[in-house]
Amino acid sequence: MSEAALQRHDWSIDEINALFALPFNDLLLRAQQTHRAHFEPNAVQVSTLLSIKTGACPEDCKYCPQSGHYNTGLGKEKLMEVEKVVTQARAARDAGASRFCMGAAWKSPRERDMPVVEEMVRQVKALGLETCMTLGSVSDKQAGKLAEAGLDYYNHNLDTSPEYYGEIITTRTFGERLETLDHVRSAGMKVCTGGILGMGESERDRSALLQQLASLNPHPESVPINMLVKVPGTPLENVEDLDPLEFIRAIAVARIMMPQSHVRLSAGRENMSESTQALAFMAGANSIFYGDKLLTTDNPQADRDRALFNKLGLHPETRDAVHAGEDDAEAAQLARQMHLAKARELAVDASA
Ligand code: SAM
Ligand code: DTB
Ligand code: SF4
Repeated sequence: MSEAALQRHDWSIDEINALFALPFNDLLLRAQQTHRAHFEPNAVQVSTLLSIKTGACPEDCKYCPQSGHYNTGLGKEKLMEVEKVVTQARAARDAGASRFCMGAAWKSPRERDMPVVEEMVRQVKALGLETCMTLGSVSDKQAGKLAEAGLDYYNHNLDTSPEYYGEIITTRTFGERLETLDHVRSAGMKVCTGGILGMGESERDRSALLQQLASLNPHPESVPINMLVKVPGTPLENVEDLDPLEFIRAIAVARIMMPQSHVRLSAGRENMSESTQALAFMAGANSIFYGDKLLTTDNPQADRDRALFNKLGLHPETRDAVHAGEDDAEAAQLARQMHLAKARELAVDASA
């Protein structure tokens, strides 16, 4: 079957609701079958996150500890120096991550920040890592610059359904988010976009978010599904918990609707039982953030994740293609070998 035939972009809300309404076992079986048809079933892609510019964001996203509109105790930090970012990236690579994601609490990057973030991309890439950035909205020109610097993925989440969106964010529209994704795609980068569950949205909102994500053509290569991390000081700190089984259902439906995408079990794992995480992998999640911190909140300690991989017989996905910097092919090849060795070590460590 051709790539295009595998990707449907016209899911109706009724069809998606019907997937959500399947008996749990039937839904998980279908998701698992879809997963196995497209991916090595026990491989999980491993990314590490770094906040390169923290706090005092002008946007008012109600879930976010970094919004300047709420007092969450975070200070305002300047953009990190390139050298410090590279040191962190090297450590992430040596710990077994294959992708390094850099996030900034910006509405969008300023022109004077662009050469600095471009240099970060070049230097992190030269370590043999895949690169990802999330810097807010980007113009087509900025997306072009990032692509030229070698950025592999750009993350920009739709976050929730178009209908619920206005309850969560008022300073940037849903349409503006789609425009940024369009710029990213047109510049030739891979698209990473997903959302957050557990913000008080309805099941229909979860269906509508997935409908929007799957309507992107081609499907996003990476779909992060975050469980809300409730941070004191944000307007959503006391929102009711989402039943973990509803979260698992959403992962399974995402897997069925976007069969070729990596679905990331993203923020929220720190408060999730091992059993819930195991169900998420069974439902077709095949990517995680690895390392003790997300951007500003805690993620499970690396040794806990190694133990979990061991219990479940999972192993880090190795990249079949590392894009060697044209002038630095040898270094990238060496880095790739080191990464493979580290990934194997991680798997052996985990099974010890
Ligand atoms: N400022 C940029 C933006 O919004 O695109 C990049 C950084 S922003 C923190 C990246 C994503 O993190 C958000 O779109 C949201 O989906 C996720 N996020 C932020 N706070 C979160 C929280 N408390 N729980 C779960 N996900 C969260
Ligand atoms: C995504 O979907 N989740 C990540 C990443 N993309 C940038 C961010 C999660 C942030 C959780 C809250 C924090 O640590 O500040
Ligand atoms: Fe700013 Fe991004 Fe947080 Fe929204 S999610 S407040 S844009 S850092």
